Amino acid sequence: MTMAFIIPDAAYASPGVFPAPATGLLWLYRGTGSDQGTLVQWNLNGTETVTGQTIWAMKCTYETRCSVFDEFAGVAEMDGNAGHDLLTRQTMYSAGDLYLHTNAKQQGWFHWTAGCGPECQTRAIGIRDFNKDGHQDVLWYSPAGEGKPVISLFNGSGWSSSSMTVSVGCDRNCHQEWQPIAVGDVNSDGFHDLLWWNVKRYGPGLVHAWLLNASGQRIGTLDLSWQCADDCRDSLWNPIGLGDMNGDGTQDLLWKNFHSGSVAYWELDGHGNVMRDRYLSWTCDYHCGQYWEPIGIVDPEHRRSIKWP
Ligand SMILES: [Ca+2]
Ligand SMILES: [Ca+2]
Ligand SMILES: [Ca+2]
Repeated sequence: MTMAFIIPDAAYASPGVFPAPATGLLWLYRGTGSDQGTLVQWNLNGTETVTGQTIWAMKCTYETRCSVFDEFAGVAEMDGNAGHDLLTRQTMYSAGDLYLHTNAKQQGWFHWTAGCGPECQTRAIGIRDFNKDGHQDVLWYSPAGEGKPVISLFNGSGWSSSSMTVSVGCDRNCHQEWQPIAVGDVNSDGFHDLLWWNVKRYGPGLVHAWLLNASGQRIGTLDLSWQCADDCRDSLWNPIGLGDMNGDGTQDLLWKNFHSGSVAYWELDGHGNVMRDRYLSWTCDYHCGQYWEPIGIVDPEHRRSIKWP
């Protein structure tokens, strides 16, 4: 297959010394032809260095009930087999039904729920163990009604057992300014939070966290110390997600520049302060970015948090 990724001449840095950095960034090939649906992981080493790439055994095809037009909620270990799974909201083959697409390496999939047609604005924002039971959960958001995000609680077998609703919402009026961009623990209290980005024109471009507890209640808020306002957005920076990119135990916010192809992260201190930015050693430039989309951070924290060997 033709890979459009640019490999720099710089020598590889030594591996990170921290215990659990994000180990990969997953890309989907949305182009046409036989390579369509290919999943490629950039392997990360806990600094800025991309050490190589791995082509996933799973491909996003009709046979795997996955379409390149689907929405991708991210990657996580959902069903207890210690392999990362890929979660999608299907829009191609199921008239807008919500699917969770798991067992990526075994090419399994299952239908999660129906009844959410093309008019449905529900989006899967991300995957974390919100209620701290050791199983990864999915946070969904729709601006409809009160705009309260809903967290589907999974039982570790790949099935959603129940759900909880976040105590506050962002309705249609709020949604015109604020977009949910990522989930993860940004204040280092052990509970995962929901990150919003203010995209209002001429606004400050705030990145703002709802600090949640294990019951889905908002127990506080936090603004990151850096913003991404008009000049940042106009130069085509877009958030990809939260992950501990440098392995120091705090979540960092990963961005991609769809013009230059740079992938960079805000190194966070666990208290809302952005310490610096770091650029990954590989880029996906404009030509590459026409076909390849980053769809998830492969983070050890996405694995089960209990019964971990
Ligand atoms: Ca859970
Ligand atoms: Ca938190
Ligand atoms: Ca970090």
